[in-house]
Amino acid sequence: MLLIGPPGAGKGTQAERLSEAFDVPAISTGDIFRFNVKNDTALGLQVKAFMDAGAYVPDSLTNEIVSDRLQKPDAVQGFLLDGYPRTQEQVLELDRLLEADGTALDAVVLIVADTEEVVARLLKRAAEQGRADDTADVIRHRLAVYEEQTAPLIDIYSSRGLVVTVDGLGAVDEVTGRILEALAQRGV
Ligand code: B4P
Repeated sequence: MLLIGPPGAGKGTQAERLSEAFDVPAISTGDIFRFNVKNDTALGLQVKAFMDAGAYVPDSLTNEIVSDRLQKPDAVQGFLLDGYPRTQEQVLELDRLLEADGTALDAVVLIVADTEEVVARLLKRAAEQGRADDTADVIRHRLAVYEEQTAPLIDIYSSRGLVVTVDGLGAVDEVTGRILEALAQRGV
């Protein structure tokens, strides 16, 4: 399963809950990058400037960390991807990885939330947690990058009949309930 949606739509928030509900690891490329930046690893040094600017990390680096992560034993029985793929090249790489594994995606959960709401959420998080990419300017850039590079993936996955669209507005629990209900209707 994948979670897709604009920055601030609630992907990370819902991924944690779905991970518990389905007993599969939630794999967040954003979290992996932030961990590496925080710990000054070689990867962290490579990705920090991209993240701080609200730009996407290059596909080659992103694909490599996902490929490595999916080979860990806990991902063998299934996984939930939060924030990956974000580009068409990443879609192709995920297709290759799944094919090599003989598995397929069961659903792509699209969390929708309007710009006003996501900007408000990210500015609130900035005040609480001070993430480097949550400033007003960087948020605007992240939203533009999402529209340009990631929104087109919705058509790709829709044409494969995989997209489950869920309203991301309202309390976190309400959104989780909506996602679980929509997935149950698909038999997931
Ligand atoms: P991410 O970590 O994926 O950041 P994000 O899009 O902002 O989503 P996040 O999951 O953190 O926030 P959420 O909406 O849950 O990516 C960060 C950066 O990493 C990218 O800009 C890029 O540089 C890099 N990156 C990651 N993946 C990449 C890839 N595949 N390719 C290239 N680069 C990549 O939550 C936001 C806030 O809203 C939180 O404070 C939360 O508490 C709040 N919230 C959530 N649900 C709410 C609700 N229902 N009501 C009110 N508030 C809510």
